[in-house]
Amino acid sequence: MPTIRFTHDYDTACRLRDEGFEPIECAFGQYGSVLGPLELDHHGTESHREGVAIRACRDFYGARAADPRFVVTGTPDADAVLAIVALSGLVERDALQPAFYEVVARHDTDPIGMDLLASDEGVMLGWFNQRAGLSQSEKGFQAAVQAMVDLLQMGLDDADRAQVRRADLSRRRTALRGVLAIHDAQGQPLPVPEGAVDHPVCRGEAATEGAARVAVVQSAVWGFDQWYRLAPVVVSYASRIAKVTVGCPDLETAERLFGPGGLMRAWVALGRGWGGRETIGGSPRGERLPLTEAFQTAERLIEMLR
Ligand SMILES: [Mn+2]
Repeated sequence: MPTIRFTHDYDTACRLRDEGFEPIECAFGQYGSVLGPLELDHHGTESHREGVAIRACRDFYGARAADPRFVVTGTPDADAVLAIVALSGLVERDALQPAFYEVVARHDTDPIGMDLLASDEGVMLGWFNQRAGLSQSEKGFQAAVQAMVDLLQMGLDDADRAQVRRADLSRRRTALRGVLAIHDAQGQPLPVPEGAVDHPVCRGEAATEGAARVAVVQSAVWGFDQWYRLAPVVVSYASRIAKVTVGCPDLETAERLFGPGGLMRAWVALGRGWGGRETIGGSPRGERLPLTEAFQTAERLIEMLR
C-alpha cells in the first residue's frame, strides 16, 4: 500500500513535497496549491488543468510505483484516490478503463445534470461515493484507496448495483429536505417549493428567469445536483465538518451571476483561506464554522450579484 500523509497545512505539504512525497490535489485556498513534479492539482490557479485521475490513469500510470509516497488534504474523493491507485500501479493497467476515469473526471469538475445511475461506470462511481468512513484523514484515504482497488479488481454484482440505485434515490430526497432558505436577488425570502426533484436545474438563461438566486442548505449528504433545481447559487453547510461550500451549476451561470471569473471574485471578498474554482469552493480548510456563517455568506453573495 502507498504511504499517505494527510495535512490541513500549506507549509507541511510543502515540506513533504520537498522530501519527495507527490502532492495530490493539495490546494489551500488563497495560500495556493502545492505542486510536485507531476503537477497533480486542478483547483484555484491550477484550474486550467484536467482532473488528476484522468491524467494519472492516462499519462502517468505506475509513475510512483517504485516510491508510492503521497501528501493529500481534504476529502478522499474518487478523483484523488483513483490518481493514487494509478500512480502506484495498485491494479493492472487494463483495469483502468477510459470510460470509468472519464466519468470520474467529469463528475469531479461538472457533476450537475449528470445522472450517475444512467451508465455502468456512473454506478461504479456511485458505489465508491457511497462508501462510509471516507473521512478527511490518513485513515480515510487508506480506506478509500482499498475501496477503489476492490471496485476496479472485482467490479459490482447485480445486488450491489441495485443497492447503489436505492441509496442514490434516497440521497436525492434527503438532500431536498435539507433546504433552509431561498432568497431572491434583493435578499428577500421565498417559499421552498414542493416536488423540486422534478424541476430543471437553474442554469444558463434559466438561472435569471426565476426569482430565486441563493439557496441555503444544511445536509449530511451531497446534494448539489438537487439544490440547483431551487436556485443557481447554493450555500451548503456540512454539519459534520462544520464547513461552508458555495457553488454554481456551471461556469456560464457563475459568470452570468458574478461576472468574469464567476466565484473567483467571491473567494477574495469572503476572506483569507476561502477558495476554490470559478464554480465551486468554500471556507478555509481545517476551520470549523457555525451554521450562522452560511446565512452570512448568502447575504454577502447576494450583494455581489450583478
Ligand atoms: Mn479533483
